[in-house]
Parts: sequence; C-alpha cells; structure tokens
Amino acid sequence: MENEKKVMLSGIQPSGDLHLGNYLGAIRNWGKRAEEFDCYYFMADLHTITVRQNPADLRRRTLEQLAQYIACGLDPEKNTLFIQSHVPQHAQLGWVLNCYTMFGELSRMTQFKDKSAKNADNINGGLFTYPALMAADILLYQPDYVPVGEDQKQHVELTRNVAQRFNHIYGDVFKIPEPYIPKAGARVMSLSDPANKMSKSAPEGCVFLMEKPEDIQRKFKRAVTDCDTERCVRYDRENKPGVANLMQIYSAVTGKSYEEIEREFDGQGYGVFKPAVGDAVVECLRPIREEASRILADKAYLESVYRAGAEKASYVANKTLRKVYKKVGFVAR
Ligand code: ATP
Ligand code: LTN
Repeated sequence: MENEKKVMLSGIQPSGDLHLGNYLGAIRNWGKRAEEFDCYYFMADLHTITVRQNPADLRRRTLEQLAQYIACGLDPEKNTLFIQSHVPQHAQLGWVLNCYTMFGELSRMTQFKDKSAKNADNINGGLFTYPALMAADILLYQPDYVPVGEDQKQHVELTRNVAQRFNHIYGDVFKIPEPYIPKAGARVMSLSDPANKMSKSAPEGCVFLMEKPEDIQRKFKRAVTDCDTERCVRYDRENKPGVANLMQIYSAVTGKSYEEIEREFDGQGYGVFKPAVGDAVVECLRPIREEASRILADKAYLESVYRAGAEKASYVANKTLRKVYKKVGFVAR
C-alpha cells in the first residue's frame, strides 16, 4: 500500500547548473530507493530568489534541472518530480513556520552567513528566513528521510527542532525527518581549492554534469594536489586534502575502497592518478549528459512530467497544510 511506504524528499535550487557535488552528494542517492520509498524531488525555485536571478535564465535552468534529474535515474513514473512554485502550500506553510522559528536559530545558519557575506548588497529577509521555507518544503510531505549533502544537515536539524516545537504545542502534526547523508560523496571539495566545497559559485574547481569530456579532463589534470614530498596516492584528509578529495571522487564513481585505490596507484605519481580520476568521471557522466540533452529537447514531455508532479504533490501537501491551519486556529473555508 502506497501510504505505508516510507517517504523521501529533497530539492535543489535551480540557481546554477548541476555539478558533481550535487550528483554524488545528493541526486545519485535519490533514484536508488524508488521501489521502497514514496519519493518527492523538486526544483526549489522559490529559494533561488533570495539571491537576485535573471528571469529567463531561471526559467531555462528549472527545466534543464528537471531533464537532468530524469537523466540521473529519477523515473517520473516512480518518483514525484515537481517545481516548488507550482505547489502554493510551500509558501503557505512557510509563513506559518516562520512564526515558530527563532531569530537566534536563523542567525546561526552557516549558509546564511556565507551567502550574506557573498551578497553584502542584498541581505534580504528571505535569505534570513529561508530555513523556515525549507522546513515547510520538508514537513508538508511527512518524510522519513531527507537525502542531502553534508552542508544541508544543519537545515534539516533546524527543521526537526521546528517540527518538535510545533508538535509540542499542538500534538503530533509533523513526522520528525532524518537527514540521509551518503558515505562517499557527502562533501566533494573544489578541484582548485580543496579547502572549500565544490560549488557552482567557483566554476574553475567545479565539474558540471553537462560539461564536455575534454573540459572535465582539463579540470582534473589541473586539480590542486598537495605539495608534500612523497607525491603518492594515500588517503590523508588532514595533510593531503587535494588527493583525499580526488580519492573520494574516484571511490564514489568506481565503488572502489581507499585501500584498493592506494594499491591500484602504488608507485605511480599524481600525473597518472589525476587523468584516471578524470576518465572515470567522464564515463560516469557521459550517459547522463546524453540522456539529459535528449529529454530537454522534448518540451511536451517535460511539461507532462511537471504538471502531473505538481498535482500529486499538491494533494499530499494540502492534507498537511489543512491540519496545520486547523491546529493554529484559522477558520476553515
Ligand atoms: P551554492 O553554490 O549556491 O552553495 P551548491 O552548488 O552548493 O550551491 P546546492 O543547491 O546548495 O548546491 O545543493 C544541492 C544539493 O547538493 C544539496 O543536497 C547539497 O547538500 C548537495 N551538495 C552541494 N554541493 C555539494 C558538494 N560539494 N558535495 C556534496 N554535496 C553537495
Ligand atoms: N537548501 C537546499 C535546497 C532545498 C532543500 C529543500 C533540500 C530547499 N528545500 C528541502 C532538501 C529538502 C540547498 O540550498 N541546497
């Protein structure tokens, strides 16, 4: 029975092109459990306008992201794929939860601190209260698990606190979700600066899913490795962060353990290792890139997917929203 299945939900902002960090940290883990879970994945377009966007680019990227979700293995027949702004309950519950989220909690969010430092001329209210909207995105669907990369753990923890606070006042309204963070790929670091996570805002160290194989190879060949004297492939996060990051990526795309990788490249330097990681990534992304381009050309198909997704999502979201409105004391229409 469908409603006895456990529920998974996650989203990504269509504020840039999807990259290897998004794939290994998040999306790759989404498709795997479609039989076992009731899965909801969305394009978080409401969140993107916390930072100024070009409207035409936002529209294009939202559809590209949907095509790439499908190409990454999310079958729309088995997963509910939708665009956040098509389901008004997100904004509606977002407002309510704003009133149950504390200023102090929001002030501690790392993403707020990072993004306000990067956008000093536009530190708007939405950027600050963003985690309350994210809590609404999650709690509307009563999920058991939220598959995200490690950087989003803090937001999922805040969501749990807000849900517990609400439940404490009004009884059991929300299920308390768990973050679901992969072992390999939880935090892919930038190829040009292994102290920072791979992110679309630093494109030279970032490998995009749709990037050409030769460009991907070039980025791997130029990847910053460590200036230690031994120059051997050995896993040591602290002293060899660049190599450790490449090993993490290689492990995530090939399934090999760190010991196996050390043995494979025993006696060989970074000059052999770096292009080998590049090749493995190119081969991992090739089918995704080809499939995404094919899907993107079929606008009618994409439209049918996001329409059906919004309908299913609204139905589920509305049940939770009605319950919340009743609990807080709003008059039913
Ligand atoms: P920004 O550049 O605005 O910080 P981003 O490129 O980090 O954005 P998000 O939209 O914030 O991407 O992230 C979408 C999903 O991908 C989240 O689940 C996030 O945890 C995951 N993710 C993002 N970057 C990485 C990374 N470098 N390693 C692992 N997971 C990541
Ligand atoms: N905050 C996330 C995107 C996001 C999300 C969500 C993830 C918005 N709503 C709900 C999981 C569940 C980000 O910036 N990567």
